[in-house]
Amino acid sequence: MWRRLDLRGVAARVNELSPAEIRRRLPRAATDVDVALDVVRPICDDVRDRGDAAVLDATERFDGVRPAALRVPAAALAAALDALDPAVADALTEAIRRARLVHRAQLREPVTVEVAPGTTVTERWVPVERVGLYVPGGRVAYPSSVVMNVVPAQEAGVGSLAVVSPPWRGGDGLPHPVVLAACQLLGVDEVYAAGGAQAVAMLAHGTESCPAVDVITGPGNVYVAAAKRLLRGLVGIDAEAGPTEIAILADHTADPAFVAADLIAQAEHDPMAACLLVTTSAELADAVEVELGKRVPVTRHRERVEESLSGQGAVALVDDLDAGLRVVDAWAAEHLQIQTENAAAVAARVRHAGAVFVGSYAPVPLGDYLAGSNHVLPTGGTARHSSGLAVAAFQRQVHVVECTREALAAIAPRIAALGAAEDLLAHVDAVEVRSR
Ligand code: HSO
Ligand code: ZN
Repeated sequence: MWRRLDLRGVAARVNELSPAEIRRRLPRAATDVDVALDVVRPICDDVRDRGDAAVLDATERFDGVRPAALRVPAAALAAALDALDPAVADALTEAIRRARLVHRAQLREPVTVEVAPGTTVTERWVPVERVGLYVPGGRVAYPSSVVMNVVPAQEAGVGSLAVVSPPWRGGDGLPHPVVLAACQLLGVDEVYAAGGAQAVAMLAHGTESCPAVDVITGPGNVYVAAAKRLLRGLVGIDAEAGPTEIAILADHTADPAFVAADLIAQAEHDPMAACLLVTTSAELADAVEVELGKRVPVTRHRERVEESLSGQGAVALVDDLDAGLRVVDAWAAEHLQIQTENAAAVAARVRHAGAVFVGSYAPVPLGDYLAGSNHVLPTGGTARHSSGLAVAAFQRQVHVVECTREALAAIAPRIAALGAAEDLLAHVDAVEVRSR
């Protein structure tokens, strides 16, 4: 049901291939954000021009329901929390507590550097004023994603925060009740029943009911990604999320049942999800295949899992862990699990991954829900240049420059030299006027 890539034997196969060449040999679904751009452009323009009415029209068209109002009433948020299963309330409360601990630790104190006597540069981190957080909905409900977006924004010090989530299928035009309950638990009272490109456009342009935001974060489908690409610049965005993915680097010590369960767990998200096992052990590869054969037929979302594993599932056999590390680094997975001997030492050598899960007892679902780490992570190989969602996404770093009269006079000749080299003599004058 999945592909076997034999990268063993010829050391050259892995060690002499460039990361791009290794990447090309590994499966990963490509989403075409460019094509979706043509679909979302008129929707976004309409929202810019007609505001709420355009958002409601698009919601009716794509979500099959016209909410009575875009803004979810406070009473509906309170009622959702009242009706929440106590076990889910308890789990969300603990997820919020742990995520707060991790994200609060990301806050940076201002740092002042004295570059010369009398001249200092202070770096300050300043929160943006207002953010919009996208929570997927419609057919799936991810209350855990409410936590992962809201907590870093709140810990960053953002004062104004709007959550958007599409109306729940079969509901009464409101987002999923557990999503609403999670908002209420987090103290978020501004929630809109809107999803897709229209929700992104509403946040970016602002409408009668929703003032424009400065930053939009959160994962969504390809139309959400396209709208973010289109409106980036007008607003800041975190990333364009693609289908979720996992890589597992394992040796002969890994438990094949754990590995198979972890692959299936990621595959159940999406038929486009990519699941890659990189292993030094042909025996493990065989045993995982046997486990998949047992587990896939009885898993709840069997169809999605089968489609994902047969489309973008693969096991890559490598000669040793060095080669394995080259492969997983090249692929730059959203989630990377290390199930090897001395897993922590191997994990310490990983360079490109959205998040790394170490050893047999840190499976990805721990991070999805309750590790306290963020589950909004870079997909599609973007872990080579991007990070998961963090407080930094909601802040800007500002340099504050201070200088005494004497210190300016001391550096003035060098400013004059560079000003002259760039033929910007008014620059030179703006310094010299202060020492006359
Ligand atoms: N694994 C998903 C996040 C998630 N899992 C939400 C369960 N709920 C992408 O990181
Ligand atoms: Zn997940």
